[in-house]
Amino acid sequence: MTNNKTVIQWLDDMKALLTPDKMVWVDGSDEQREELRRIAVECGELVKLNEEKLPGCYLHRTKPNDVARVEDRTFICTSTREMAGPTNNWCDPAEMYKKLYDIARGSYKGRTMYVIPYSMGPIGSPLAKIGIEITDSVYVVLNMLIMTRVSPKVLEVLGDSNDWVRGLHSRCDIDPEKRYICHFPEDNTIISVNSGYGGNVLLGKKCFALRIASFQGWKEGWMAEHMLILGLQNPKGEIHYVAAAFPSACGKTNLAMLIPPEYLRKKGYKVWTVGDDIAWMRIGEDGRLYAINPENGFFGVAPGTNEHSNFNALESTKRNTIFTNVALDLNDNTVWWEGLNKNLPENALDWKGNPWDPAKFNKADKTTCAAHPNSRFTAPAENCPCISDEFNKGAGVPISAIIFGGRRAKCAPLVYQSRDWENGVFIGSAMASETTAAAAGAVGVVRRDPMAMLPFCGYHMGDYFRHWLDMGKKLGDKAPKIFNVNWFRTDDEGNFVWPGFGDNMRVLNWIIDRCEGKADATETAIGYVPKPEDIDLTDLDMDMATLKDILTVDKDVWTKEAAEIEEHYKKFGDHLPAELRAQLDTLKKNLG
Ligand code: GTP
Ligand code: SPV
Ligand code: MN
Repeated sequence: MTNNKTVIQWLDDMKALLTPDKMVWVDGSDEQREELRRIAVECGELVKLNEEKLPGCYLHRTKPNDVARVEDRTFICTSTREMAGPTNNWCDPAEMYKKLYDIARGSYKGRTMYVIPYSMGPIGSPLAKIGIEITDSVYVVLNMLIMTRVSPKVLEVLGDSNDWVRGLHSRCDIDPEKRYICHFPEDNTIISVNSGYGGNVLLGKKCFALRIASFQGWKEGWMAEHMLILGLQNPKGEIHYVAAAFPSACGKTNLAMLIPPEYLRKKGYKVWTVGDDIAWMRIGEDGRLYAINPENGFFGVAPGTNEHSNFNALESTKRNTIFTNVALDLNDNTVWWEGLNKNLPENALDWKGNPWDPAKFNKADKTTCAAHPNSRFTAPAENCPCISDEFNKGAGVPISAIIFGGRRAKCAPLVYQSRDWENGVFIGSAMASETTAAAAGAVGVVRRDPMAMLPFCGYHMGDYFRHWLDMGKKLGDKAPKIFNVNWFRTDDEGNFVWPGFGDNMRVLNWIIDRCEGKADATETAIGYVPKPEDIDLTDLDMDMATLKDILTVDKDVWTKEAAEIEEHYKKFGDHLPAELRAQLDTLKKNLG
């Protein structure tokens, strides 16, 4: 497949370590994919679904102990602990290589070593990067075929270069005690052992496109971010692009594929999806910030996805999709999850493969759910009805606005705008959100998650903030405007106040109007908040008083918030940029 000496050498080393029975190059062809699907069904890794209703679709169940990313077992192995910073687990690279090689040694015995050459970003794009993942899991291969661009052309583009990311995945025994997801940013290497769950094993995604790439971006002057990218088309046919960073399971896929409310659709508003999870951004020749989506598919949260909440995501899953840890409806051999519809299947298997009794289902008790709360679909981007024309072009789209957001029951208003880039970086650095099922551990606990990158930044987050400030200086007056949103404010009964989903378009419109200097705002202690009358409530069952309520900046709540940010900042020591310290002081002063 290749004469690249660095590739050949690594594969030889890996073969000697892992001792597979045979090695297979993955070439991205339809014939090979069919053969791999057949193998996966035969060995029980996949269940073939109803070919009429869900052509080319399959179900996969992971081990019950292996259903989400494991942040406590994820390591950044840089030459010094300081480089990885206070928010990452760190281990000395030599020590970690030894430990991992001891775990992985001989683990491919009796198995096939699949070699996957893939491109993150359109093959050959100047913004794209190349990786090679080896794995002993057919499920991983079939997912990588959806999530990345796999082709022999990748190796042609690579040529003799050593600029590629090595990724070793071994299922081993799926032993949670020996599970490690490790990154060696100085060696462009990733090693993942003892897991079979998406975010831990699809190494092009979080491991490469965020942890390794954020480190590369820091060194090379670009940005790798946990952001969706969407294009917002107005009635004149102009498209403005925005990128938005929300923590895991906080609404990126939903916002990226939004369908505007009917009255706006009729006027000619439309949203185009460029990406739903990751953005790579570089300064273009005209000085603006350009973004590509390095992925080729969506690894989306299933529960809550339905034809009303996210029609386009649901459509994307109708063919050539792999479902992980959802329920199997035995009546017609299709899939089901909580929130898909109100027809609880009478004859179904839950995500563990056990018979499921709809009579015992209780929404509040996750252990009675048919689908795991972090069950997912892996769907090709080409299936998405609103995929952007720019998606396959390597040039990237110019970003007008960057949006931060998270789940905050109180505190953050529906939307506000930063005073400037530096203030926007402050807002991103201080972001917090209630935790979700996307990572193992407690759900619903507020934690600081700067730029939604806490689990994904491959170096010291203080240096990461500095990098953001530096990018802003380079962008100057061409920098995107920075905003913060919160769809998740709740009332006293704990219900979401803002309708969310398609209605978020009302907020996006204000954001674009602000970028164009068309909308007014009120300056508050934390930044610019819309005048209530500037958020269009047409056709919405919401009164002005309620809207005003979710736009308010409560001084007491924010004073407490400022104190928590102060605590949060202490972690970064002298890596915390002085500008951000000054921003916090300004916030405290503004709050009086
Ligand atoms: P990752 O793939 O983990 O990075 O997540 P994501 O940010 O893409 O999250 P996603 O869009 O899949 O949303 C996760 C959950 O948030 C789903 O259960 C959605 O139903 C819910 N959600 C998304 N948007 C909204 C919204 O505007 N309002 C409310 N209340 N819930 C939302
Ligand atoms: C996330 O957790 O942010 C995801 C899913 O997008 S995973 O690929 O598992 O990280
Ligand atoms: Mn994500």
